[in-house]
Amino acid sequence: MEQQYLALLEDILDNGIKKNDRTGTGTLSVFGRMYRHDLSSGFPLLTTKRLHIRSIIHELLWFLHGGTNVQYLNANGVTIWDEWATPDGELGPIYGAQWRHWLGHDGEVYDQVDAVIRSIKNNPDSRRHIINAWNVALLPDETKSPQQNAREGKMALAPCHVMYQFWVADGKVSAMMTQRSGDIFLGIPYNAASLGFLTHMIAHQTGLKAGEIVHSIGDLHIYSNHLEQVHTQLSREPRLLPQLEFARKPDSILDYTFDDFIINGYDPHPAITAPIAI
Ligand code: UFP
Repeated sequence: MEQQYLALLEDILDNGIKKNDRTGTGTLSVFGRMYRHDLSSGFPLLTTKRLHIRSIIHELLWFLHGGTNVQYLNANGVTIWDEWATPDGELGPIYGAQWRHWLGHDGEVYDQVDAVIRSIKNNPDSRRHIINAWNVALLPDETKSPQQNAREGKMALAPCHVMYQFWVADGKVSAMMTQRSGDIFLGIPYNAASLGFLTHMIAHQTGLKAGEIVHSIGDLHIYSNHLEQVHTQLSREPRLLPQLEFARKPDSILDYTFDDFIINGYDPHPAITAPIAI
């Protein structure tokens, strides 16, 4: 996995096109890239820089509980969503709302996470095991700030990791995630680990083994103020991937706590800081 990630960094440096973007920072961008990783060969956590595992796990638990306010994250020392939130911590109907309580035009509330777990258990061969966050009616107005959108009941940020599809074969569940926009230096490493955690949790809950993750990205970019950091990362030698172990088997996907995730053998190079584009 990590070699593929580093190859994508090189790919963008070699083939990226200079593009302006919403944040005004400027990027080198390529379109349409994918990597895949067999979860039996290790957990997809980069070793060429240290990642803050705590943020990734708490964010995923927050999504799974339908959370859309940063208070839960802040209470657990996670600040990754703060820049987009209103002073009350609101982010509007982002991932958690769409995953757990998609409000249909029929007035019904749809729980996509519960539905996917049931369909994987009851109809494993289905080709419709999907969680989709792209709820068109609730997308933000790009001419307004994230906070203004959240105040008006729209998403503060349009979903980046838009769709998850699961596939069951040979007693294993695999997951493909489609991401419309990826900040390869700061965002993608988190997104990859989060996809790894979610796939392991779904496997755990459905009695299957974790298969592969497939991560497909539309606009994949390096921000112009991350170039030095990218070169530092490229100069480092990848190490062995860590392994994920669960401390116990919770009764449902809602019953996992931070302490249920045990990462063994994570020995990364030091973290590399970089400014985030808002
Ligand atoms: N971004 C990610 N992963 C995420 C997330 C955001 O890479 O999970 F939420 C990055 C992609 C892009 C920016 O650089 O944040 C979002 O901006 P835009 O909506 O203009 O694509």
